[in-house]
Amino acid sequence: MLLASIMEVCLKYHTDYLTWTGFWLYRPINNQEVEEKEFEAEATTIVFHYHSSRKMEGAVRVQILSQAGISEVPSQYIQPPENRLTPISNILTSLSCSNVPAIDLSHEKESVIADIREACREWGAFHVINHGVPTKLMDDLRRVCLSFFNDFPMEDKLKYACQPNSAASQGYGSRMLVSSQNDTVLDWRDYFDHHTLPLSRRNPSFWPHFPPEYRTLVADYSDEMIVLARRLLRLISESLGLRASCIEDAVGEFYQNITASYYPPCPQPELTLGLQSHSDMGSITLLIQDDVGGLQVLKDGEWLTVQPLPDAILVLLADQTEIITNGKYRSSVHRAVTNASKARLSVACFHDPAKEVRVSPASDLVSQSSPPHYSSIVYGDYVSSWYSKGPEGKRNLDALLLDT
Ligand SMILES: O=C(O)CCC(=O)C(=O)O
Repeated sequence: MLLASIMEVCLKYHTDYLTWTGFWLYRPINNQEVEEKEFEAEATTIVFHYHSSRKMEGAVRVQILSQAGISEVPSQYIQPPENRLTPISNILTSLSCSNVPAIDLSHEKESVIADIREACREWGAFHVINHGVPTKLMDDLRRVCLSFFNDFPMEDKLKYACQPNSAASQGYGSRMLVSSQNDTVLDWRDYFDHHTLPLSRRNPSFWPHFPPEYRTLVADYSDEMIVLARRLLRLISESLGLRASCIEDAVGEFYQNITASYYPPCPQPELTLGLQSHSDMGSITLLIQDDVGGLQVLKDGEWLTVQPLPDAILVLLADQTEIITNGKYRSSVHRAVTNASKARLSVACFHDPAKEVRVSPASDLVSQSSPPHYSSIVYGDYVSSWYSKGPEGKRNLDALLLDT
């Protein structure tokens, strides 16, 4: 409890230079009996980690706040009322029996294509089962990622901290958006981002060396995911009557990132979000989660929880696919909510174009009677705008909409 109060003071004054004097002044006010040595050791560690994580990336690791046992979240994590979970929306979500469709990829191809067409039109998101990715690999990856967050000392994890003030830097972080605006509400999430493809970007020495199998598993998973992503993009192209390679050709060489997200228990889930509402920037995201649940997709104006499905992989259409398909398929707007009792883990695998690729609606989908709905954009410019303005739903993609 005393540590929680100290953390609250740290956060309130938002200082990088909380001195021992501050502690000693604070202690008598709190008037609690704590074994002195124990107090000193614990407080030193927790405040040291708090400040090192802030210095390294400009944001404190959420896990440190969660472990300190604070009873109220710091103001930077409080969402504006319109973004919060209302008790009524919670009840509706849990009563709702709609779930994203699950498509069995082992079925006959024509029926798979028909299911994909329906799911892309209606949801922009669907589960795939019998997808060919070994269940053991998925389980092992979830296990080592969770173990990185849960089982190792903070000072070891901080050796892999993201570069401060650099967008999409690889490593252990908490704050995706590096915009200077102080009004950005922070996500209740820590993450580890890995640059995995093309192979020229893959340098496992930037990834955790603990637990020991971590690096090999991330590399193996990356190799499996690219195969599945290509297969799905071919099926998605065919579901629109396009040649199978149409979306792949428009994307070019795939830039793949794998992000493990860790959402520690949150004392006030009703005020926070694990990850704010957004659609992914690239072409297709493949996501696995644990059995805790907390991912929601926006469908027809309502947030619906994606019930975890063992062994399934969730497919999320991303913004460039919406542009390439000229809006026939829309990218999925999604977010992660928090809970008070159990940490949650997800692993998202993003497939993006290279920064210099110009993306525009596929020529086969554009005609005089079906004009382009989006202006073309160089992907790097799209990414810069996403990071500087923030995702806020689909604001960046909407900026490309043409008046047709
Ligand atoms: O944790 C989740 O389920 C969502 C992760 C996600 O949307 C992301 O990493 O972009």
